Amino acid sequence: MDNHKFWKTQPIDISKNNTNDSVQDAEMDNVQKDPFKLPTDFSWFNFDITNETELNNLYNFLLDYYVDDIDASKRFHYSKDTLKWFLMPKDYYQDLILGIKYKNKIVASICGIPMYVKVLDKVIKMVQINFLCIHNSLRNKRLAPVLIQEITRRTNLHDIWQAYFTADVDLPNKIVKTTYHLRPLNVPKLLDLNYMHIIMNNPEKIQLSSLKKMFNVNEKLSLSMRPLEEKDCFQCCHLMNKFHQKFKISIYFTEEQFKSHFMVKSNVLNCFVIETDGLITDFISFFHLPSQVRNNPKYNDIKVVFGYYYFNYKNSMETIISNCLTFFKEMGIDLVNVVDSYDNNSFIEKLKFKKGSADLNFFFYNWNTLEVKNDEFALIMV
Ligand code: MYA
Repeated sequence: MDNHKFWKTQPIDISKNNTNDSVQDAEMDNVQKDPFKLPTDFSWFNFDITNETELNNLYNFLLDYYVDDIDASKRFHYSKDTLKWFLMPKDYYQDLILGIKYKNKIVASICGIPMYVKVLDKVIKMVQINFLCIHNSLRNKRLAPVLIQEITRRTNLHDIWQAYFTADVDLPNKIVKTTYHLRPLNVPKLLDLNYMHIIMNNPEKIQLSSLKKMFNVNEKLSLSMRPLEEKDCFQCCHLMNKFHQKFKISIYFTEEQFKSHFMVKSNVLNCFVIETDGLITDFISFFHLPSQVRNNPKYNDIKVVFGYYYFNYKNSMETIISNCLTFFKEMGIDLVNVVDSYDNNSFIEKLKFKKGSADLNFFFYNWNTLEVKNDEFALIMV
């Protein structure tokens, strides 16, 4: 911890005795009332993403400077619809969609999204921290700690004292490490884009026809899945919260939150239910997060969906996901991504998902808990 000048001052300790309680007290009187000071010509601002221009600003800033997928030639491409969906849940806080400008230019962002998290037997209102991003020219100047402290201050003023986040930096006290697993659907395109190399050695030495066969999917659906409808939400919310009880750490949705979170455009999220005799037994969702491909004459994106929340009371995850692969292949998706937490290890190998190179280390801010195993963990980051 000593080499982490900033983090060693922050409440991210996981406790040895598993108290399942705050690290620091929630003391509103101790919260600094004024924003953290910035150097001359730098200023704080909020992105009002209900306004098309400001939504565009955030969208372009992230597209230019946010996380690279594999290398600098591919970058996660959060669409404007996805940003609106994710950053504006019911009762979101506009002052937690936060940026820094240098004169009139956007140079940094960080966002906090209110979510409920169940840790053992407690449900805690937290913020999920995402989109921490600094312009290339201002990297390694200790601006990230200022952004983190400012969003902490603002979150505390909303009487919220806990957060969860992922980082690829190796901070101590992670609660779990998950790894993305990738399932190719469009083998020729992924080969062309050097993407197959992430998941296997020398794919070019294998005949294309064999590779295609290896990653084939069933031609027909074996389950009758239909898109989620508004009338299903109440039932699905309860079934999901009940399903998540078996995990030590999981997401928790209120009925209203569930509806606004999952009833969204199909270019953002695909949600399916399976019904037996009028009762829903299974639910599955995937969000769309393509990668932008730069400087390639043939392709400008890789169409990717990521496994999101689900419950399954009747059909196995293997059968449900296998049906989803058929659906997504038909839809023109190139790649399906899932993490190796939740119940995902029940199908990862069988359905030929291959280990990728990206790890996600999860952390709680200001909550004591022990490290958990991957199959005890059901929180998914967007
Ligand atoms: S994860 C996505 C992160 N973003 C990117 O990868 C985009 C591309 N990269 C960048 O824009 C910059 O490299 C970033 C760092 C902004 C990441 N999580 O300013 P610095 C610590 C946690 O000189 P830079 C996401 O969005 C680092 O350990 N800490 O660094 C979730 C060091 O501290 P220490 C990080 O490279 C974010 C210090 O910052 C991360 O110029 C969750 C160095 O600062 C990181 N990803 O900029 C944030 N990167 O010396 C925490 C660096 O101690 C939220 N650092 O090791 C905590 C909860 C807050 C709310 C609480 C409410 C109650």
